[in-house]
Amino acid sequence: MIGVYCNRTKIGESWFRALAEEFGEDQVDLYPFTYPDAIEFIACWKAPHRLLQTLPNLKVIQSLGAGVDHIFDRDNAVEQAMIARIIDPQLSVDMYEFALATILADMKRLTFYRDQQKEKQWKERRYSTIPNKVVSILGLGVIGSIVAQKLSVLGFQVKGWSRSEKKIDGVECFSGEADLTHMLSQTDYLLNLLPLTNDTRGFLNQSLFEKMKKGSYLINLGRGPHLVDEDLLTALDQEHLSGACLDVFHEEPLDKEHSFWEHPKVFMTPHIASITNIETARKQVFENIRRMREGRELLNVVSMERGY
Ligand code: NDP
Ligand code: OXD
Repeated sequence: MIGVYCNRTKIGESWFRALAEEFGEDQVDLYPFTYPDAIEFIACWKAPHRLLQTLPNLKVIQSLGAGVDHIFDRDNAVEQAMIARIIDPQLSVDMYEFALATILADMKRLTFYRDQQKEKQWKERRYSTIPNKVVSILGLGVIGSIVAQKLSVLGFQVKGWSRSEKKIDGVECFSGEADLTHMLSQTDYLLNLLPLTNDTRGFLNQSLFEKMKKGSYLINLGRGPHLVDEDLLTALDQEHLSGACLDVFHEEPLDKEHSFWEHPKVFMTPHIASITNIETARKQVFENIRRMREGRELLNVVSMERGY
């Protein structure tokens, strides 16, 4: 039996329909589960704390997104179950488009003019051009490496940092603490695309901001808990950073009282930078169900040791 849980009901229902069409309705159980004991494979996104631990015969946990922190963070990793995630070129391309839109909006001062229009003001601001700008990417994985490559093709000066060393055409790649400091000191736009793990939680903090060039801009597309919110507010208020685009937050939706809502240098979006496209991602989920049933190796397996 295949279980489906998604915190966004409509998306859960779409996955249910896609799976029922492929495997038969009697093979798929949409949360709240009717047959928890029969579920061997669960396709899930942000399942409630410890829910998966109540499924005694679970063999595979398939994340419906690229990230798997929603499984580890909610104690939903199950000892005997493998974890797989979505790897889909569409997810990387969508992320690239979002990153580009964000960078250009800042370079061309679009949010400034939007605000100015509301006030019926007519003031000009200097804008920048692509070849003069250095974009650095934290995390050169499936998504980060494509974003890096595509930005480089457009003419940006692109740098990237990851745990292991990488070689990507047109991108200056770094790894290690000293390299990170060097990279940050030259960066205009810092784009976070790290996975959330014990090593990366709180990574975007005061010490990192101090290493960034004065006037540089942060774009957090990874996860909310990568960022120490208070440290960002300080860096913005002291005018060390010129602005930030935040797509992900500690709490989603963000608490109405949070200072980010009203901050003039913070631009926020509701975790929509790149959303799994069921049409392009469904095949790998179907394939993993077949592989599990036939006892074959799964696609896009997550390392339990590294946590991503
Ligand atoms: P990958 O696992 O493919 O890549 C992760 C990258 O981060 C790798 O390059 C890895 O290094 C690097 N990394 C991990 N830990 C460390 C560390 N401690 N120090 C330095 N580098 C590290 O992930 P994806 O590219 O598929 O996705 C990245 C993240 O993007 C997801 O986990 C998710 O949080 C976020 N995301 C956000 C979305 C949104 O809409 N906002 C949508 C989709 C994803 P190495 O290569 O050496 O292993
Ligand atoms: C993902 C996301 O990890 O949407 O896929 O955040």
